[in-house]
Amino acid sequence: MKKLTLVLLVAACVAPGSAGAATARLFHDTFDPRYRSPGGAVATGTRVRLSVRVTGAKALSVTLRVDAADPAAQTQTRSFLPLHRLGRLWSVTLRTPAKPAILSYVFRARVGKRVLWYGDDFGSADDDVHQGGTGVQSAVDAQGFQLTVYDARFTTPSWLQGAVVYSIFPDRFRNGDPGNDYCRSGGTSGCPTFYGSTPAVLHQTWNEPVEDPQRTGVFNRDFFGGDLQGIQEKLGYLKSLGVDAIWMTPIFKARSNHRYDTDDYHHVDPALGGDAAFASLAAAAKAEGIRLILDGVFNHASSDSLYFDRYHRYPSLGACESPESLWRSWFRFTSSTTPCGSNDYVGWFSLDTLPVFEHGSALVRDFFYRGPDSVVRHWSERGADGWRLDAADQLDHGWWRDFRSNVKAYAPDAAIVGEIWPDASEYLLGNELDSVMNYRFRRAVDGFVRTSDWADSTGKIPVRTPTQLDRALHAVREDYPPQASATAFNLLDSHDTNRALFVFTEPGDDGLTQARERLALAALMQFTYLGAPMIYYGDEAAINAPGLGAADPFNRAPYPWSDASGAPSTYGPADTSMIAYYAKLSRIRHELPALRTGSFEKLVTDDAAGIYAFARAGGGAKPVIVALNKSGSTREVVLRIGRLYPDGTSLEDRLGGTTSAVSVGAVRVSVAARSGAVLVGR
Ligand SMILES: [Ca+2]
Ligand SMILES: [Ca+2]
Ligand SMILES: [Ca+2]
Repeated sequence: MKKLTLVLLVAACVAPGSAGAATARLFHDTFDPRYRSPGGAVATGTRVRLSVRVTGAKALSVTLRVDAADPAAQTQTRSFLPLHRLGRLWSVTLRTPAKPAILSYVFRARVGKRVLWYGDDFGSADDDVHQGGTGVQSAVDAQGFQLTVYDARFTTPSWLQGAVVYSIFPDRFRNGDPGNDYCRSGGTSGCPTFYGSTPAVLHQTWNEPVEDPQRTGVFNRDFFGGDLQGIQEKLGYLKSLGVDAIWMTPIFKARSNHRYDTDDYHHVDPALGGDAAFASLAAAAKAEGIRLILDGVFNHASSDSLYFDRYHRYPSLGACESPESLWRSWFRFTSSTTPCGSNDYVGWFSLDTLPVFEHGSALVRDFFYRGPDSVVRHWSERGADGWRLDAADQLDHGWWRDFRSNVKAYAPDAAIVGEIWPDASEYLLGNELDSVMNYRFRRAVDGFVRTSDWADSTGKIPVRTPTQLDRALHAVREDYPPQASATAFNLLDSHDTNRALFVFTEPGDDGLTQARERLALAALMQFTYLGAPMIYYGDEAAINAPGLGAADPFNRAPYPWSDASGAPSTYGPADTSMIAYYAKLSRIRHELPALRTGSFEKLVTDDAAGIYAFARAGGGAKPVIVALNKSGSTREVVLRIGRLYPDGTSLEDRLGGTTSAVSVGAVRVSVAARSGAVLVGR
């Protein structure tokens, strides 16, 4: 809704030579407290001072036009507020609405006989570099600056704020019990055939290439045998990495190796060890103080599921089989033919394997989150600490508002984190999701460590200067409530994108040397920024799984364990120095509270030198100063930090170990190519 560009062509009756209008200049900057205070997203009922500067000519009047939108109601109300002049500055104090909303505002000045507008200047919806901040003046109506107004009662789980999250694709992390592997001779889970005719295939060794569907024409049916016992075996490893929470991609009974096509939401897949393995993992993780986040795929199920049963595998009547089915009204049928065929129902992205649920149905809502044994309640009672919600923007705002109010009633500490790639402000007003997977962070940071644009399978990642990185991250912080930013999964890659190491490999590199340095630099940004740094399993070991014409399935390569069968060199071997580096980043983050909860302040954006530096401070914690060098040369950086540490203070670089003293309000530090420093007072 926000990105809708309103271009109303106002008949601009331009009287030639009208009273200096040609020289009039308007200016506003959402990032500058002189123009907007307080900055960023604000709670309902907050007073926000908004100002515009007018120079070059005298304005007769200035008006603020505000559109307020409730994403669920799809209604918009418009109001006009007069601004008052003090010198060159025209200001108004706006009181935000009592209900959550997204406001969009523009300034309109009358100068002579003309009307001038000042609004935001971003281009496409994913133009984070130009969202917020300064705008553009025009003679026609402009697009608005966003002001997010969230519920004043909005809270997010404290355990997730600033937590280190580890993302696991269960089939590919660790095989703890070969006895439950599909198609293992003597195994307990058999060798099933999916979707009527697709046989499961087991890799006979762990460290070997994934099946390339571009060659075999078959997708997602090869299994490595990873399971929950394997995750449990490696909890000590994850603890040593400083992991606070594990997010597992789907674990319920399903048809494919990614398990996003659920068969039965009330049971864990037998090839992952079944329900007993989950109970065991949940107890062990709790003992280690590690939280478990499950993947909620509530947009669609599998056509081969208990509920749909297109292939007649279950004795009960599936929705596809009969209009009398208990589940018939749960799905969207376009014809009454039974048993149904591919053209008789709505599938996600037109995939006939993924029939979409009817989300307005009370039965569907009861099943997923309202009933006494609803899916969410069932697993919350069995050790799930939260949910990552698949394709969250495919479900409407009404669903999420009802979901939140119900789930938070019986599981107040449960995390509700959605998969939403673009701006997710509409879902983060305090009455729907806690937060999102922060793909906006990924675009900005992945672009920053690179030296040229990158065409990823998921869209272009433009190269970013320090200034562009700073603006893009600021735009996201401005859009999202601080509670949501504190719990955002800040990722470099995922099971849906190319692997970070592959994205960070550039022409002219010396093998993977530079790519590994770029990975380390990007991880440093993750671990020193606010929010929840998310590690996609294996990145900490610099897993080398290049995308071969597609991200998926190559991004889902098996973790290169050296004690597993096969050749660890297939995607490894695991880089032990990178593992030690990630563990160190995690330790620094846990030892310095300012990195998790402190404010964020830009210190340096030196585009010529490739330097980005910022400070994290507040709450009585020791301020932390972070400097990143994206260039290929060592840089001497001068940081003016007199406000944070007095002259004479000795600052230690927690990464490199060197110390430097504050002198005349500044500290000088040497930062190696594609590297960084984390300075804190001793
Ligand atoms: Ca802008
Ligand atoms: Ca197994
Ligand atoms: Ca049946």
